[in-house]
Amino acid sequence: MKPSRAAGRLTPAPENFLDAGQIAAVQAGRREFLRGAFLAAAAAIAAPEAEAATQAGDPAILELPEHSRGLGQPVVARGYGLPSQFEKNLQRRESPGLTRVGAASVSFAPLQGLFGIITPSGLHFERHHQGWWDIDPSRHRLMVMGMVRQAKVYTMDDLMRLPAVSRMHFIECGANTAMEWGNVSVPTVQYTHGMLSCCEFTGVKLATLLDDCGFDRRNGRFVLAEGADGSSLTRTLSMERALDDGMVAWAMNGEMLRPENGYPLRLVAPGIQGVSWVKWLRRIEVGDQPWGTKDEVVHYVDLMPDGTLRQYTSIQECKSVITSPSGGQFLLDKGFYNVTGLAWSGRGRVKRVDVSADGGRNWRTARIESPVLPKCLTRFNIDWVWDGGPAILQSRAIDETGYVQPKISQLRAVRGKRSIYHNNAIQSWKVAESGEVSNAQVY
Ligand SMILES: Nc1nc2c(c(=O)[nH]1)N[C@H]1C(S)=C(S)[C@@H](COP(=O)(O)O)O[C@H]1N2
Ligand SMILES: [Mo]
Repeated sequence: MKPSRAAGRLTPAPENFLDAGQIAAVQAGRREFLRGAFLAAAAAIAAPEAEAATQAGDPAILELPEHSRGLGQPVVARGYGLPSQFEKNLQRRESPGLTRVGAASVSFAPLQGLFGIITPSGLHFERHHQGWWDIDPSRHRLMVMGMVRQAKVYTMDDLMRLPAVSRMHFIECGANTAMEWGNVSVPTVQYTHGMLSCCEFTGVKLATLLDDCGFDRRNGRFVLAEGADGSSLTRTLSMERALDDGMVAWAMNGEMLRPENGYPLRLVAPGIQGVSWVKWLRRIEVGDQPWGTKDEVVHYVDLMPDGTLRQYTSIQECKSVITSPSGGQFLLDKGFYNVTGLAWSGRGRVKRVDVSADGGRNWRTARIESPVLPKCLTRFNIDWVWDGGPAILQSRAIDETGYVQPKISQLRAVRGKRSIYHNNAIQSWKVAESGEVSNAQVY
């Protein structure tokens, strides 16, 4: 079989888990089809095209389809463009049974079907504590208060008159990959790593906004951000990080934020866990100590092996995952594959990504695709020839601080097994002789 460009689409439907019998039927059917069509075409046409198609072993190219003969659709003169009807399977999905109500739930991004580093807005993961709202921007306000010279209330119009910046950053929920602390429990990369997205955000820097209100530089050491939804989500940010690259954003991927992602205003806290990216942002307060809100003292704490709770761990450490081939996909035949995935670090740029096909015994360095930006997803690719035998695919990222993504056993030695948040361990995908790829843990 020839190298497959669409390693991400090895099955017709990444979410359809075909059993071994079904896979065999698909493979056999494909061979039968090729043989039949091949003979028919070779008999009917004796042109250079037929000869080339014969050599290439794929006579389907000889049939001139409808779309090469007729008139296509007119322009979509008015309206919002949608993906092809053949891409219907590419969807955010909720993990069944994960939470009791949809308003306090998660929908995961389909990482196995995405290319490059940008998450399309309609596929950005969602996490709400108390449901989402589509807030009228003309009625939305942002108040900046606390240890500032002049407290201010901004309308969206006020904010959009300030100097704007655009930056590409990943957002990862602190609970991403949470289900892997114990044992393997979910089948696909969508559910293991799909609380991860990466977009271009446009807004005003927090530094600009705080300067506009004249904040107290000596005592104003912390910033509180509060959302306008019923959960009153509130998180403390250190002034250092707020001033470094914090942003109050209204746009995502070139258009206004989607309602699910905080329309019309959200905090962008690069490198920091998703919960601090407060959506429907309504208030910023400058203070001299952390607030210790429910969202940082009771929730989003890490249970350590000795029973203590670790608070205020906010940076998303260096991590990576192979998105294709990944759990739930099938390799249809041995031979060449492009192994691809994503790497990121909350501390800066990704420096290197290594890939192993034998469960971590041997590593090769992957190609890192540009752009490589700080606190942004980085795409990697590496050639792989599958010999048809069992294999275990893993990726290991190293960031510009020299930090190396740990194995799950290294992480457990420090953190135990009862954590929820901040699991950045190396992910393993097992390739069986049948070609079936599944989630596995290698210690
Ligand atoms: N106001 C508000 N902000 C919020 C939340 C929320 O429920 N309400 N959820 C937080 C959590 S836990 C995460 S992981 C991110 C998710 O952002 P997204 O839904 O745009 O992916 O938003 C954060 N900001
Ligand atoms: Mo989160």
